[in-house]
Amino acid sequence: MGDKKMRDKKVGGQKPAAGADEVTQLTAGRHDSSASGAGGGEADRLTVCRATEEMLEVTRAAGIETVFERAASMKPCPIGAEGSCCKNCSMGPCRVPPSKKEGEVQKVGLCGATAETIAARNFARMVAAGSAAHSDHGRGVAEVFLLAARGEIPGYGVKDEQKLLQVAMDFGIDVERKEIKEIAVELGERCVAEFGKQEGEIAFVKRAPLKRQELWRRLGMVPRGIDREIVELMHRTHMGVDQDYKNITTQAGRAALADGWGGAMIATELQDIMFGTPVPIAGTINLGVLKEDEVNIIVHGHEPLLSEMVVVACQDPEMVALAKEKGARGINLAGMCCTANEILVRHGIPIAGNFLQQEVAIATGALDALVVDVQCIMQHIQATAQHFHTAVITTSAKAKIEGARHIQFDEHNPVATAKQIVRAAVENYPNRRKEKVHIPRETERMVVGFSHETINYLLGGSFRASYRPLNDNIIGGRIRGIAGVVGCNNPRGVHDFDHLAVIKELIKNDVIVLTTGCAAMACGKEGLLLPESAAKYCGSGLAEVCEAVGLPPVLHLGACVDNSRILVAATAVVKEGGLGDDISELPAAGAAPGWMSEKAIAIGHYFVASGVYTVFGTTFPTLGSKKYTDYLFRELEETWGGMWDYEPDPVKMAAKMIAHIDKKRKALGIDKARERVLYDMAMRRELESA
Ligand code: BF8
Repeated sequence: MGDKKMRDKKVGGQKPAAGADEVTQLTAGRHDSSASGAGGGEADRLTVCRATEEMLEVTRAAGIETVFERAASMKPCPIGAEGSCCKNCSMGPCRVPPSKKEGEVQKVGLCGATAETIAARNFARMVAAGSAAHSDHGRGVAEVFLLAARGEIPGYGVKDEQKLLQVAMDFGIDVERKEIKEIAVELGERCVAEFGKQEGEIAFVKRAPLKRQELWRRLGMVPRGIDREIVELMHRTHMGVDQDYKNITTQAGRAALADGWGGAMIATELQDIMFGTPVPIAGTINLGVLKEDEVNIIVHGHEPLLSEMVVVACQDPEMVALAKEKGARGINLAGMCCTANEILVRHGIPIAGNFLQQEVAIATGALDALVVDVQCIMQHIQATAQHFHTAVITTSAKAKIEGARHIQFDEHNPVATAKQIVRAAVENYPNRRKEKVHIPRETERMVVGFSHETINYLLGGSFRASYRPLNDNIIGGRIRGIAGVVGCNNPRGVHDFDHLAVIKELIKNDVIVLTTGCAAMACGKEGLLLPESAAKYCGSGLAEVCEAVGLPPVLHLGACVDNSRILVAATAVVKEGGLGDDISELPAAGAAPGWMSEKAIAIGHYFVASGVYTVFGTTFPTLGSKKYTDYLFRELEETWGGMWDYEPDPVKMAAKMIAHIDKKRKALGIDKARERVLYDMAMRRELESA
């Protein structure tokens, strides 16, 4: 299928609000239930991932339903999708879709809530839920970190002392003449306290550029405690409380900042200290990483507390011996979703796939256990597993699945829990039915593990770790700008396609890309995370830089909580100098082309509140109110420096990001430098062909 055709195939995409201008125009067609994907043919292509496509043939032949079929047969509720349904009290739900005719009075809810108030409330509640998910992850990590620092649990320790000292100093902890253990306990206590802090400011706010901190203080957006901001946001969106869409959006910004510069950043930093700060490491991705003759275990979810221990348990000689006793050649561990990113970047554990591959991974018939913790776990995995021998094992008291086996993760005895889980998988191996095994051969190599610290080191060298070379290349025009392209898969679009189309367009135009989450996995499957992809896909300026430093043009920074690394990297670029005084002045943009989760909205909102122009694809949850959407897409820039946008066409999305980058280059007075670089290259080519 040609790119244009693929771009035009949107499943249940949204129409813009009546009267919305070209910013929200939807060029895409619709995918209805008649195009279930069962008929084959290019127009029915649901994914650009060949392994997934192959497995969908297997599931269809076996009559096993997947998310792709459910997406085709169930259209999104149009009123809910555009944020026009208020169900915050039982006088409703009230539906306030945009007026269809000129002059028609816009409906309001029974209480009088306007379309913009309702859209803002719904949007804010997505921010609250997304921030809560990341931050509860962060809290879990902080609690375990503290227990480990106190010596109360075995199995965890401090792997990165340098980072411990750095983060402790960011918290204002005096590290002089103190033992590592003492510093770790103090840091653990301070991190746990960040969640319930009632007054003051969360500590990591001070990491942001000074100009941004001052703006947040002026706007009343600096988060106090993480829990407090989320609770207040839920309160304000209760019936009859905050009825000013701008005021709601500001508090949503405060809660989102509590996620990005709080809960998520705590998760990233403490995980690095406990499990190691990622450094570049080779990995492999896609369903072909599963092995026919080994016990296959996939860890799926988000928190590395458990999966780190499963990595250890899989190498335990007792477990390996048991696997051999059961007739397997060994134990093969792979990851899925953000848990996969966590153990990939630290241990090189292969990734089986991203969000939309969880059901088809079971359908390989070769999966002995699918071990899940929290977030992005489809309930249908248990129904899919009924067709095979796969044991779905839940491990968190917060996330159980009816019918699945539950082995509670005991953080006081993590290795024992991990061994119990691995044992359950190994003992399930003899139940595998060989005739049902179908493992696609697809795999791709990748280089991952680009933490902020690593980028700093790679660019500047060990004696003068620095972002200077990056800044110089941006100022000089070889690198046009920086883009963060992150987020989920969504079956309302073509699996992986939008990520790849946006990113290829960006790097072709010399924009270096930082990626996380399921977007990073899409890139991995396409070979974009290999240094050699620079020569194939990049514009001449970016290719030159990548080849000189040995970097891929798309840098894998980790899981979704690691979007906080992008904030830290952006701040480091500002502090390096020459590109303005604030994140909003950088030639940079963010995108989530295939987003689906509330976490993505929280991430988007903290990027916007940090000054970043952020574009979402697939659908946008406020389009029912033109007034509110215009506020998010335009007016916000005047106060926050960053703003939202929506563009379902990935090529147009990239064009908008590049236009924003060029606008910022012009404001910085470095637009001419790039023109010169392009002129130089043209001259060089002329010389070469002469
Ligand atoms: O946290 S990118 S589908 S796996 S929400 Fe989920 Fe989205 Fe994937 Fe990771 Ni992030």
